[in-house]
Amino acid sequence: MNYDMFQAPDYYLVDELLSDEHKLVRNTTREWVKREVTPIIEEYAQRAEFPAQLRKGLAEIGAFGPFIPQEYGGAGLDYISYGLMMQEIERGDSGVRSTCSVQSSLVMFPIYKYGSEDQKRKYLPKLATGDFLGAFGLTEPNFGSNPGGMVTNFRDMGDHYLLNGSKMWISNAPICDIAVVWAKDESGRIHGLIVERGMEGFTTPETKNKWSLRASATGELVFDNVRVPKENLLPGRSGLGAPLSCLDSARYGIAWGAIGVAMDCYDTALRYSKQRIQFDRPIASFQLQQKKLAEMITEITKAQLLTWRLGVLRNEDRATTAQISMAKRNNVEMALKIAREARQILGGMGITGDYPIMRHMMNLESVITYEGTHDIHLLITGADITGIPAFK
Ligand code: TGC
Ligand code: FAD
Repeated sequence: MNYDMFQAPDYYLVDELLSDEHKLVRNTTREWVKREVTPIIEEYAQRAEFPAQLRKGLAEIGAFGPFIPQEYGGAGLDYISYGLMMQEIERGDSGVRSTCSVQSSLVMFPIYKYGSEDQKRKYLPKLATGDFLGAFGLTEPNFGSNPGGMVTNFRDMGDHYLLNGSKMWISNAPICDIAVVWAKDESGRIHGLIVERGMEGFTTPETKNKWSLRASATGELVFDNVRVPKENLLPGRSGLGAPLSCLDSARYGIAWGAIGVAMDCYDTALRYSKQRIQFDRPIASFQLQQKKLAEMITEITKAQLLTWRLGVLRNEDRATTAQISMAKRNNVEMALKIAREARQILGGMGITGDYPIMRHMMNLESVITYEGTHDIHLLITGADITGIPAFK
C-alpha cells in the first residue's frame, strides 16, 4: 500500500462529543501520520529499526507531553486530546505510539508529578522538544507482572547513591538519553531515580529477534555500581504506587491507541472487500464477509464510546485504575480480534507488507502483554468488583 487512503469510521457520530480543539488536534495528528509515518513505517518495521527522523516531528505536533503544562514545555492539552493523538499515532504503528507513551506518561509524567522544581526545569522542556528521549525501567528479568518484588537497589553513599541491578524489556532503552528507574532503598522502599546516559556503569543492550513492535527499540537497562547524584531521586512519592500511577496514564493512552489500529484494519478490509472479485462478485457481497465487517464496526463503536467516557472521567480526575484497566484490556483484545479477521478478508494479500494488517497484528501481541497483561487487567477488575485481590 503506497498511498494511505485511510478514512476513519465514526458510526455513532462520536465526533459530536468532541470540542473544536479535540478535532483540530486529531486532524493535525492524522495528517502528520499520513504524511510522515505510513509511507515509511513498513520498511523500518521490516528492518527492525526505529525511524529516528520522526522524533522531531512528534515533538512538533505536541505528542511528547501533551498534558504537561506549557510552562514546562508541554502542550497543556486535556486527556481526550492526548487519547486522540495516541489513537492517530497508533493507527500508523504501535511502536511509534509506544515511544510517545513512554516519553509522555512514563517519563514526563513522573518527573512532573513527583520531581523537584529543579528536575522539572532541567528535564521536561528537553523531553518535550525531543532533544531528550526517555525510558521507564520497572520490569526486571524475574519480576514482570509482580514489579513489587524487584531486586534493583541503591545504597546511600553519603554524597551520592550507588545503583545496582537490571531492567528488561524496556522500550526506548537502546536510544534513550535518560531513564526513570524504579529501585529499592536499603529499607526495601521503592523510589524513582533519573539515570542519564553516560553515567559510568550504565549500559543499555538492545533486545533483538522480536517478531513484534519491530519499529520500536527495546532493550535492557543495566546498572553496575552506577553513581547517581542525590538530586536525581524523585522526592515527591515513594512506594509501588508511584510507578503504578504512571501506568494509569500510559494504559489510558493505549486504550485509545488500540482503537486506531482497529480502525486501520477495518478500513483496509472494507476497501479491499469491495474491490476484490471472486465468483464474479466483490467479496463484500458475501454474507460471511459482511458478518466480519459488521462485527468489527460494532466493536469499534463500543470502544469509542467507552474510551470517550473514560477521557471525560480522566479530565475530571475521576477515572479509577480499574476503569482504565477495563478499557485497556477490552480495546486491545478488540483490536487484536479485528486484525485477525481483517487479515482473513484479505486472503493471501493479508500476510504481505503491502497492507498494514499483519504488522498491526504482530504489534498487538506486545500491546496485549505490556502495561499489564490481559490476565492482570482482568484480575484488577475482579479485585475491584469483589474486594478480593486474586494476584497472590
Ligand atoms: P498492590 O498491593 O495492589 O499496590 C501496591 C501499592 O500501590 C498502590 N496502587 C496504586 N497507586 C497509584 N496508582 C495505582 N494505579 C495503584 N495501584 C496500586 C496501592 O494502593 C498500594 O499502596 P500502599 O500504600 O498500600 O502500599 O500491589 P501488588 O504488588 O499486589 O500488585 C498489583 C498489580 C499486580 C495489579 C500490579 O503490580 C500491576 O499492575 N502489575 C502489572 C505490571 C505492569 O503493568 N508493568 C508494566 C511495566 S511498564 C510497561 O510495560 C511499559 S510498555 C510502554 C510502551 O512501550 O508503551
Ligand atoms: P509474566 O509476569 O512472567 O507473566 C507470564 C504469564 O503469566 C502472563 O500470561 C501473565 O498474565 C500470567 N500471570 C502472571 N501473574 C499472574 C497471576 N497473578 N495470575 C494469573 N496469571 C498471571 N516494562 C517496563 O518496565 N518498561 C518498558 O518500557 C517496557 N516495554 C516493553 C516493551 C515490549 C515490547 C514488551 C514485550 C514488554 C515491555 N515491558 C516494559 C515489560 C512488560 O510490562 C512485561 O512484559 C509485562 O508486565 C509482563 O511481564 P512478563 O513478561 O515478565 O510476564
